Amino acid sequence: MPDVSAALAALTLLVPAAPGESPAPTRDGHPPLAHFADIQLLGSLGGSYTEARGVNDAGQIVGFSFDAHGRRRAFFWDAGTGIIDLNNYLSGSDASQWTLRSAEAINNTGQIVGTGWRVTSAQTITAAFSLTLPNRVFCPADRTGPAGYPDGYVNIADLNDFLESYAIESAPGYTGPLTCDYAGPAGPSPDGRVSIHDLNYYISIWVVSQGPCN
Ligand SMILES: [Ca+2]
Ligand SMILES: [Ca+2]
Repeated sequence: MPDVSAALAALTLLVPAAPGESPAPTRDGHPPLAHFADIQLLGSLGGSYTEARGVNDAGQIVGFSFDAHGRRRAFFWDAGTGIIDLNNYLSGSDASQWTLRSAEAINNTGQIVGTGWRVTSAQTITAAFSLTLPNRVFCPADRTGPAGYPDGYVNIADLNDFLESYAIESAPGYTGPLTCDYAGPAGPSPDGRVSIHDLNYYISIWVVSQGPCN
């Protein structure tokens, strides 16, 4: 199975000539098509194989990656968030029924489609999914506004909303949707539970992001 490092090693053979230097012809005698742009390494979810499958106009990328346990997982990547396991955004019955195994496309409103395993009472099937990432992926500190949903502006209302939700979601035995799961012990990536890591991380981003989202 090919891996990302092997693919990048192959691409390094195609670097453009230095400025002022005539580009070397290709092996069949034709001039190179164009200079290559920078390559962005997306990282992985812990395993040795990652594949990008779709990108939108904002440069947000989806695909699949194997984690450290060899499990194939759908991912989302953004320059601000890095690579994220989309399964971390499932909660409630979705989290118990679904394993998102590959994200195939993302549109300009953040809607993602792909395939996963869905467990029913009778069997496990491969099924198609569509999901839209919560707004906090794009403007993480914006949680609410006068109308009760994120308003593109970060102020004290968002901090209060976080603290109120945090008290509920971090309580022992809570099993409902997680809106406060921003971070885990390893850093700013959701880990499926709400803890002191999330409180510290949210406050750190709220402090620096007050004002309009950009
Ligand atoms: Ca807000
Ligand atoms: Ca967390």
